[in-house]
Amino acid sequence: MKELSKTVTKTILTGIQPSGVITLGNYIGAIKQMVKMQEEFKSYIFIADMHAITVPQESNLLHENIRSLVALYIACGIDPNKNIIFIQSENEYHANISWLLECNTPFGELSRMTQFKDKSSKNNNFCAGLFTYPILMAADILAYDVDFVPVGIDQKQHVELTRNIAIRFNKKYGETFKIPDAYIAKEGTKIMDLINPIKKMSKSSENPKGVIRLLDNLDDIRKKIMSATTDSDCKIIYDIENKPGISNLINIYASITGQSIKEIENYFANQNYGEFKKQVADVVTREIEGIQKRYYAIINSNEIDNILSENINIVREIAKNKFITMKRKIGLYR
Ligand code: ATP
Ligand code: LTN
Repeated sequence: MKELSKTVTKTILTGIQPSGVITLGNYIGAIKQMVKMQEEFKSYIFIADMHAITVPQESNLLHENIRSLVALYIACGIDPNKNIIFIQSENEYHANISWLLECNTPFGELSRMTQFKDKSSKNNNFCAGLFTYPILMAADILAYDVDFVPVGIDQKQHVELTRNIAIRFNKKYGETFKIPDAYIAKEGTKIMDLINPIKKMSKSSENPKGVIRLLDNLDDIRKKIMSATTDSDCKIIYDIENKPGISNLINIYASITGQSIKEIENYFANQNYGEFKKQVADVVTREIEGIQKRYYAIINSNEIDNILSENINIVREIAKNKFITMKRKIGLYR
């Protein structure tokens, strides 16, 4: 077993789908949180590539995005000595466990998942995997007996389903799984689209002008911030309802600098939107420049492969043991 460079008792697990280059929203809302948590928890952090294929993906691009996301995790501060980083599809036991869980999950319960309802309503040619997606997520989590699952609020229902699946399985077959809790980042970390600030900034958004991706050219990032939608009131005040654009920029500035909203409002009290945006662009580009430097230093190095090859053996062993235990309890053995 790999020795992590910390002494911890509780375990967390989380993943991001490589469905595009990650955004400033993913960075602020998810990755920065993981970087903080790595000090206190034993952490499994993976690339949810099997979840990504529940909607159409171009294979060459998907292949690139998987490796790129590993490098971005590390470049953003996820320390490979403190986390077990791996690629979901390299551990075939996730899908094996998922099947056993699928056969123990009522269809009706799965039909209530709001993400499925949303995504399937956008394209009625969806695949069966989009429907069973939350069970694969339950398998990801339950394989490792984790305590907490850091996710955005949109994934809370899936973690609740995971708990139900685990409780039901334990009841039917005897104690098998630890019951995990969702760990939801506090409000205020939801970063909105720069052009349409009432919509979440999202990897899969159609309008690139509203989205800052961590591998965007720094000049483009600056331009996107300078042309972010604001209002005509000229006051730099946090008011999500009436001033969603300015509030979003304040949130971004606060998340990166660590300053409070009050401090930011006071500091910019007598400045205009142009000056404020320029300073937001300065802090964002400075932060992303550092990430990109680290990213380009490792993306083509052996370091990534060494980390992944070492870790996959660790996680396969854990998930394999859980799979064997489940099979025995279910009666699938000679
Ligand atoms: P997609 O467009 O493929 O659905 P996404 O960019 O919306 O992707 P996810 O892959 O669903 O993001 O989420 C990965 C993590 O990033 C989750 O923990 C989620 O809560 C967080 N996250 C995503 N978008 C934002 C955002 N705009 N602000 C804060 N956190 C976010
Ligand atoms: N569904 C999640 C990604 C994901 C995940 C997981 C997160 C897949 N498996 C297990 C936490 C634990 C998403 O789209 N953000």
